Amino acid sequence: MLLKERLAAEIPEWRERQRKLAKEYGDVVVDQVHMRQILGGLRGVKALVTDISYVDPYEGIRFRGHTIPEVLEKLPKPGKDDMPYVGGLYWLLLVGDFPTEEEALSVEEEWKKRMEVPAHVFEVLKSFPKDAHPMTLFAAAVLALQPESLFAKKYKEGLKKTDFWDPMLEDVLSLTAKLPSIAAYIYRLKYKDGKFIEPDPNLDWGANFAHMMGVENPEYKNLSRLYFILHSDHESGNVSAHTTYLVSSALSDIYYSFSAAMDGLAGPLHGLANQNCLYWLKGVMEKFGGVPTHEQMRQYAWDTLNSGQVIPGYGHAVLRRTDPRYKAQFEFALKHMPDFPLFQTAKVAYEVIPEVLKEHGKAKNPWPNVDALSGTLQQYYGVTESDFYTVMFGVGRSLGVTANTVWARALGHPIERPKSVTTAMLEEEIKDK
Ligand code: CMX
Repeated sequence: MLLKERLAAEIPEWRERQRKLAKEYGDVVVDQVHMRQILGGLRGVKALVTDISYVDPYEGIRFRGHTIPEVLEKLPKPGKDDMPYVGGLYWLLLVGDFPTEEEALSVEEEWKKRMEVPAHVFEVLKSFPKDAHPMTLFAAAVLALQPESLFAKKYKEGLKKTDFWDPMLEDVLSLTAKLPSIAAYIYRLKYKDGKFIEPDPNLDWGANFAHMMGVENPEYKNLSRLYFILHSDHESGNVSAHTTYLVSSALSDIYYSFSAAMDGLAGPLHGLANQNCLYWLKGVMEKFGGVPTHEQMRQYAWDTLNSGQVIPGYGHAVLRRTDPRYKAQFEFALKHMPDFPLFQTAKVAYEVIPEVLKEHGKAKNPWPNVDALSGTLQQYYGVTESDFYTVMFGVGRSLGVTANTVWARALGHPIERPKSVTTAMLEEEIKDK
């Protein structure tokens, strides 16, 4: 496998770099922890390492050092399509450099070989109550795949630590290969009378998802590829990435780790924000009978804040400017749906909300994040069931978190175990202050 060969060539140098830092410079102080951080969600504490992506507060995400526009431009694309192969992005995340078309296609081929979902997974999904949230189904489907884990099997048989990454790579390829089918199955089960559309082996990962969703507009395959690429990774500290890292640090396999991550993604302050954002935008349109004026938007935003709620899709724990993932979606919308009323409403929101949040004075970042527009684009193509959106976020997020897991095992990262203190101990720290 091309991917495995390249990783095998890369790993020794990275192992040596991290080994040296830990063994020879283990006492170097990198960061200090403040009281407000201990009591404030560990915000900003530098305590994780990943070379796969980095979020600069002002520039936004870089994947392996490259900005979103660069990634979208440089990754190989199918024919004349606007958006690249997701397999190419996965190569970039895993290996660290832009793939050739052959390399991108080699990942797509690996996915095709492994895409078949065991029948029992569909049975598990069918057994849920009709009103179960799609994220509940998604996390359950991933967990139902756990008996497939090669890592768990090899570990039980006695696997050397230096070899952990190899069956982990096999597992992450097998898992990610199946996620578009699982997600589309959940969609069809919940909203389309359970009529499943079989995958087309001639299509790439992103296009196959679009096909299995049953969306007729051919442009939807480009949106799917864009969506998955944009949602793939955002450093290691966000809830879904950190959960994967934490759970897999116990040497739980990727099925356990990723299904736990999806439970975190289902939270309203994380992945569920895209669903809430859509409800919010639709609420504005309903209240004012269409695209609101700037003044009406302002009033609606203040009503939300005054009732003690957050404005979904705005703010971020790290970013301090408009999220470049928002910008990429904004450009896609400008090109494909400039007159779509929901997009126009989202545009008015963009022109009004940052000022409102600044006046409100609480949010450190008044600018839109990735979730502010993602649902609007889906609505345009007829995927109107907004409680499904977090599942798509999860499919995309699998790429970054699984790439990180392969590297965590390759670099021999240990089980994670921060130390806790008591409130009295914190009070002791301020005794003389
Ligand atoms: N609307 C209203 N108030 C907001 C706000 C928003 N969009 N964003 C932040 N604030 C408030 C916070 O609730 C907090 O208030 P309290 O002090 O009363 O608790 C205060 O501003 C300071 O928060 P912050 O330091 O700026 O932001 P955090 O790092 O604590 O939280 C986030 C970040 C994303 C959870 C927050 O901005 C938020 O709730 N946004 C809306 C939900 C959302 O869009 N989430 C998606 C994020 C992207 C993702 O992970 O998918």
